[in-house]
Amino acid sequence: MARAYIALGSNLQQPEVQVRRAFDELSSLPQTKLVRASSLYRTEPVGYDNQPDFINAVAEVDTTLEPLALLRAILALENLHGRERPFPNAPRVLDLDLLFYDGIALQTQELTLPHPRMHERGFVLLPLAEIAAELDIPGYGKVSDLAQDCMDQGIERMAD
Ligand code: PH2
Ligand code: MG
Ligand code: MG
Repeated sequence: MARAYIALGSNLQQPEVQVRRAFDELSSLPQTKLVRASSLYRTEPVGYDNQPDFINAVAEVDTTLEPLALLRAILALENLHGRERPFPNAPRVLDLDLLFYDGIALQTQELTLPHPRMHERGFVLLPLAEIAAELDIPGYGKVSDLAQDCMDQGIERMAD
């Protein structure tokens, strides 16, 4: 059994609804159990400014799917929500990023683990710190410490 973390993000078509539905769908994936869900966070867009704020969150799952099988399963969920990719960092109905899988380091065309930008993104680190504060990102350090450096990124935890 592997422990994995998945980032959820949406800023189109009722983002809160998209993210809550995605948590339900993650909990129904084969060979996979949703262990913990972070709160939802309202976050300012990073990378391409001229778009609505995002709703972001992170899921912790236990799975016997291999990393690529898990990746393909979550990309299928994005498609189920009608995800389109007009240009990099474009607004989206649902983005599911595989952040971390049992500490495995991997670099292929399809998948890089850990996620190459997770250590600097408040919209990932703040929700992740809520459910996995002690997690160590090799080369970067503990999630709770990394999250501390992102307090100025315009991120607000939403009421439950
Ligand atoms: N995702 C991106 C780029 N920028 N900004 C926020 N706030 N939230 C995201 O999920 C996000 C982003 C690329 O996937
Ligand atoms: Mg992403
Ligand atoms: Mg993505």
